[in-house]
Amino acid sequence: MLLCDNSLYMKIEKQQIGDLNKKSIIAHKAQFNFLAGQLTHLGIKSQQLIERLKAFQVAIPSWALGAGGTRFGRFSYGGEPSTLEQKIDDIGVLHALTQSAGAVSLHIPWDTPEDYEAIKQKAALHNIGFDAVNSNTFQDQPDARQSYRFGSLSNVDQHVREQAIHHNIEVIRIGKKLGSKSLTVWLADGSNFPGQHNFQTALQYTQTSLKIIYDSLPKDWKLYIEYKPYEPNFYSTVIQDWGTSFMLAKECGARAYTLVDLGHHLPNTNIEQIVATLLHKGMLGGFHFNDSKYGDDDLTVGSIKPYTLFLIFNELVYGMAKNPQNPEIAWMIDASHNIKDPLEDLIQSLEAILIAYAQALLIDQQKLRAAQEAQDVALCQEILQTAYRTDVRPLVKESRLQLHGALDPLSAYRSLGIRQALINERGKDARASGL
Ligand code: RM4
Ligand code: MN
Ligand code: MN
Repeated sequence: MLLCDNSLYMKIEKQQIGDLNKKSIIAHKAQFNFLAGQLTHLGIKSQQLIERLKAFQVAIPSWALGAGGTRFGRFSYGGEPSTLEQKIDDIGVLHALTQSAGAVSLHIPWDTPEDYEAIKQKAALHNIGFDAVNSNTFQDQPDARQSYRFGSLSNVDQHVREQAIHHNIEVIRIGKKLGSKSLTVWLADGSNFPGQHNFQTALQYTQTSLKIIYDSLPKDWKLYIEYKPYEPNFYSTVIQDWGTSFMLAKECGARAYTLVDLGHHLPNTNIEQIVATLLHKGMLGGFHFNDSKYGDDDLTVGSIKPYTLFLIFNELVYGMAKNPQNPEIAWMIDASHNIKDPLEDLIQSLEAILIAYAQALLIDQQKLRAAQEAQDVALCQEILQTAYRTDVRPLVKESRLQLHGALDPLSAYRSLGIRQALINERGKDARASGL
């Protein structure tokens, strides 16, 4: 760890990771060679897969680096980052270990930069880029003239809508200064009781407001419209599902897309089918990873339904190859860490994402297509499950190794004593902004 005199920051040196890797390199090489041999037998070139894994970068949200909470309470975690600089340092730790967290996504005003040059330098130091910026019209700010109590872009009061539109334009201005290229809009707008909203009016106001925001985007920017069926409103949500998002995006213009957050579906929704439909129509712009049992639980990716995650990745891999009409997708982890160390939780999420991706890359798409054409249902299932049941962890490890990341990021994080170092530096009671 490197501690600078003037501004304290934590940066893991490649040397430290290399030293730790030495301890398990022999075992890793044996496992990797075994798997690579099996794959060669199947006509799969391991290195090609590894290159895909190396290129896969997932943004970390600035609001997920501290302890999360529920409406019943929040349990602080020592050494939380209390400034944006510290948050970027934390992402730097994740990126150094995993080599797959190469971007940050900022929520405004939770993480409005004060010194832009300092923030950009800090990000450059850790090799971290700026992903989508997120607006917040679901909470009232201390100096705000209008309240979002009854909604923002859909509000019946024109002054409230104008304030919310203006906030989004301000977020774009901030993002431009940092080098972001997209804006994500998630609205809490909706109603708690039947009759509270005129559905058509709320939708129309939202459409008109979004269009004004869209027209304020620089020409090389994209707009991502996120949907969610409920919470914090419990009777209705204005942008409740992918269909509504799709429709709104279409009416905005060619650079507006739908954003899928895995937790924003009612139980048992077939998310992989939604993903396929959006890809087919070239409308899948952003993607928020997390896992859930019931609702927007924001749990560690892959911790509850890893097979679903794999099936989703199957569609993503297919779409990335076959749907040039779809833009490059902006990947982000959108989770909340209520009881685990946020950095450990994020390391686990990144691992789960790469495992599911690697498994999906193993699917023999030609064979699957042939089995589908032959209507051989059992074989279709076999093909998917054979890929899913392959232990691809050596591939994921090898991809990290080639980028000088840690073979085992979680144990490296623990061996380096990073949480304790953060507590020593920032104190036990430091608190991160965010949810
Ligand atoms: C929402 C949604 C958004 C995120 C907020 C904090 O449920 O997932 O993406 O910005 O939470
Ligand atoms: Mn989200
Ligand atoms: Mn959410």
